[in-house]
Amino acid sequence: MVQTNNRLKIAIQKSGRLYEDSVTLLKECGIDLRNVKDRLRTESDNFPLEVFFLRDDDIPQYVEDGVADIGIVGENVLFEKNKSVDVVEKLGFGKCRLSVAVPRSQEYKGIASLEGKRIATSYPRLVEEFLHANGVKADIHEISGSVEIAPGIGLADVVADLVSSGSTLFMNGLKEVETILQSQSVLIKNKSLDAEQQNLLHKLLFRIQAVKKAKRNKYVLLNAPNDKLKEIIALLPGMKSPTVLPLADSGWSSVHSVLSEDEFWDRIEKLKAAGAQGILVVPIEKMVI
Ligand code: PRT
Ligand code: ZN
Repeated sequence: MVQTNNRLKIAIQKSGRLYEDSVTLLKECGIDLRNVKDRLRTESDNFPLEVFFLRDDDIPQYVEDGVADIGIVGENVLFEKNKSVDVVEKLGFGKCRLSVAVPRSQEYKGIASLEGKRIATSYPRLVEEFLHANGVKADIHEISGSVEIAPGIGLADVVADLVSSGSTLFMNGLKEVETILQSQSVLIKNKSLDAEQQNLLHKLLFRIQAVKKAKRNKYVLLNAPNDKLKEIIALLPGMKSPTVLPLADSGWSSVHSVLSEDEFWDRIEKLKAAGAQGILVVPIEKMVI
């Protein structure tokens, strides 16, 4: 049990698309949460953290008011609510985009053709900003759910809704024509945290960044003939430089290094071509540099 009354209060989604990833992120940061099922709040026994489970739409307000010190929310909700909070870190999950979609049967002739149209959306502020930036005036109908059915039932001509795979739009006879915003989940914080809360946030952020970094990297072990070592090492960036250990079989070495996801397949092919053998790739749990 952590012996302190001072806890960092975090607001996360109670249920929905961000819930699972938010709880998993805290777990990967080594933070155990007591019995999270069907609770409105819980605490951790091994980190001074108190968790509030809320509707995602309410999280920016709670953080602005200081009821919660920090929160996890999609940028789409954050920008729509336009509350006075700071973004601390992009979290890389809950990725989607806010897009304009029109009936598939309709020919789309650019943003100007939205002039005077009825647009159904749950994001009136973001849509209005987008239209304004493009010099278009349209009639925005705010609806809170099932936006994609609006054209089919005659409520609107066009929709602006969140899209990830695109299958919901497709199934409702719509096609995506403009992207208003690319969104992902972010960690936000209250603008006036005291020194102690700030310190706890730094500790949490340090862990989040180690988890994120580990996910983007793999640990690679391979065997290299000594006469090819130089060429092989040149292909491996490593954290400082690769570890090289002699193998029992003279003339061979074991090389260990870290490769990032983006360059991974390209480098593995080149390593093989350069004479590397027995290449093992291992996930990394945490990475602190
Ligand atoms: O109850 P609460 O208010 O907390 O939840 P909610 O129903 O408002 O939100 P929820 O759980 O649906 O989504 C939470 C957050 O997840 C959103 O604010 C986004 O930041 C993020 N997110 C990521 C998405 C999607 N992807 C997504 N695809 N939110 C919603 N969708 C919906 C979209 O509205 C549409 O109905 O999924 C449908 C489209 O998906 P595709 O795959 O068919 O394109
Ligand atoms: Zn919501």
